[in-house]
Amino acid sequence: MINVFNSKRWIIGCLLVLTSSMAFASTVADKVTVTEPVARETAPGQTNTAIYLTLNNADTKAHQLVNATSPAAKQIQLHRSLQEKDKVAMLRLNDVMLPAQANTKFMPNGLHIMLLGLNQSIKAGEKISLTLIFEDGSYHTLDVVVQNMTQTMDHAEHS
Ligand SMILES: [Cu+2]
Repeated sequence: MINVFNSKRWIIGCLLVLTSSMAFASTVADKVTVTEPVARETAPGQTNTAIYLTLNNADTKAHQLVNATSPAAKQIQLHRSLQEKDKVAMLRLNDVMLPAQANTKFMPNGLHIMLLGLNQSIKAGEKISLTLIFEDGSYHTLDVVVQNMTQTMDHAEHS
């Protein structure tokens, strides 16, 4: 009898641990919100463009954006533009650090999400689907509105 009682108590203890760990289980995507996503309209014949947005990490620890995908382009890369004297260079990033309780802004001449090999030209007012993937595999899929943004040097240099 005592053995049965003990094993029952052990099972209940396990269930409590499981339940409480589930209550606290949250993904990186739960902690990170995306605001102001925009994609740059393409000029005729242009096959690459960039997406800009802001990621807010509400968590008390840093996270990482590790990848992005979109049906609109053959390839997507995470990039940072670097001003080097009179020209802008592009750096491809394996991931983008999202500091705790802070905004990380993707903007012209800085961080951006590069769409390479667009399946078709994109015009202002259209929407393209984008999926952002974080280090734990969780993700956000969102619609990005295409805007006519004044050209800056950074993407004219891309081919
Ligand atoms: Cu780029």
